[in-house]
Amino acid sequence: MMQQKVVFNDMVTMSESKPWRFMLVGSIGAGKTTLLKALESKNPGSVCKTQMIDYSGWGIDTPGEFVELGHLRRALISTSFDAQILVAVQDATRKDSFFPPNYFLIFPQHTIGVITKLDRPHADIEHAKLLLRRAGVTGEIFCVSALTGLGISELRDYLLNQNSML
Ligand SMILES: Nc1nc2c(ncn2[C@@H]2O[C@H](COP(=O)(O)OP(=O)(O)OP(=O)(O)O)[C@@H](O)[C@H]2O)c(=O)[nH]1
Ligand SMILES: [Mg+2]
Repeated sequence: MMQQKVVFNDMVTMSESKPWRFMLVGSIGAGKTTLLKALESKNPGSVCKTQMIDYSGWGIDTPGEFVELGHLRRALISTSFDAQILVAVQDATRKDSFFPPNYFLIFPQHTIGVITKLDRPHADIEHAKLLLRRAGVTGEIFCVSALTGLGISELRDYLLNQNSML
């Protein structure tokens, strides 16, 4: 069957026009919700801590606890059934990662990485890339600042183009 081509604006305004979604996964405070707001062209300035899995946006937003606390990780597995692409989010200023080694290889979906907070002085892109690859992220890696907007349009275009691929 032909996949319906849907543009981004349709996707966020018409609930029936969401043929696919991505799921954001990453540590507490990594910048998942801020990134989602930036991708949706909403003001990313102030976001609240995510308390529960949030299906209301273009991407499925998950709380960082679901990666950091082992007993909650299983919820990510079941939620991933609703997503066609996984987006692993890594804070460029963090030396550590809560993703177990090769974690993303257990998911059948394509997994891309997003390194956030590039505007911060101690952002270390190479280290963040290493952490994402170690976690089993095999897809493209994007470097962004959700606050300054750096790299956001490239990531948005990439995600929009996946419409025709999936
Ligand atoms: N400087 C800078 N700060 C950012 C960026 N992205 C997010 N932040 C800040 O990082 C903090 C955490 O961002 P959130 O988007 O709430 O992080 P989260 O991954 O959704 O966190 P949980 O909901 O707890 O899992 C907030 O104070 C954001 O303003 C960025 O690109 N640059
Ligand atoms: Mg959040």
